[in-house]
Amino acid sequence: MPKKVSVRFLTLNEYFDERGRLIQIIGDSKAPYGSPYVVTSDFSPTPPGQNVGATEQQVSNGTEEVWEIYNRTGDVHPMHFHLVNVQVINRQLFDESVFPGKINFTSPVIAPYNDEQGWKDTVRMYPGTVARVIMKFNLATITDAKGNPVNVKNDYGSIKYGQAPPSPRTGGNEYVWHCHILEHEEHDMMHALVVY
Ligand SMILES: [Cu+2]
Repeated sequence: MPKKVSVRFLTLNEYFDERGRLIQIIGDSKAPYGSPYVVTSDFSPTPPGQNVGATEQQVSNGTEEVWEIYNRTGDVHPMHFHLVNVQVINRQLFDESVFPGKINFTSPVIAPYNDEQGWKDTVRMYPGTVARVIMKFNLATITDAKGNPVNVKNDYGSIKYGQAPPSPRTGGNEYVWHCHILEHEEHDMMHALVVY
């Protein structure tokens, strides 16, 4: 693992909603089972819609991160990243029965497959498996014809030199990362990626 690279804990989850439909949800360290089924301290799910958290990942421009994405579901999810390309570091099986307590790994690390060398914008997430990927967040610099950074003005918030105007909602530049299976991303397996 490279030095000084922070590691982010994320999960992929599936639940049945009150009408029996299978719902796919991303979770993070604040809400390991995801929202709107945010778990409480005893890890029992709260009813849907009562506590919506963990719907975005906030990152800093120019930094590198390792994301450890634990797939607690029975499906393979092709997770797709906007803004960044990622490199697959490895995968490892884990025992879901003890999750999200101390994570019990049940296999050695598994190297990336032959079709996963180099930069990827989509990575397969296998059931019962954590996928570790590394990425660097670099916002584009907007330049004039001579290559000098320019300010792009709009009515919202602070304008960073050479950067696109930030979102009036968050003050950051917003992208998404999501499962590429349509009904999964239409649920909560699509999160905002907010770059500050
Ligand atoms: Cu999916």
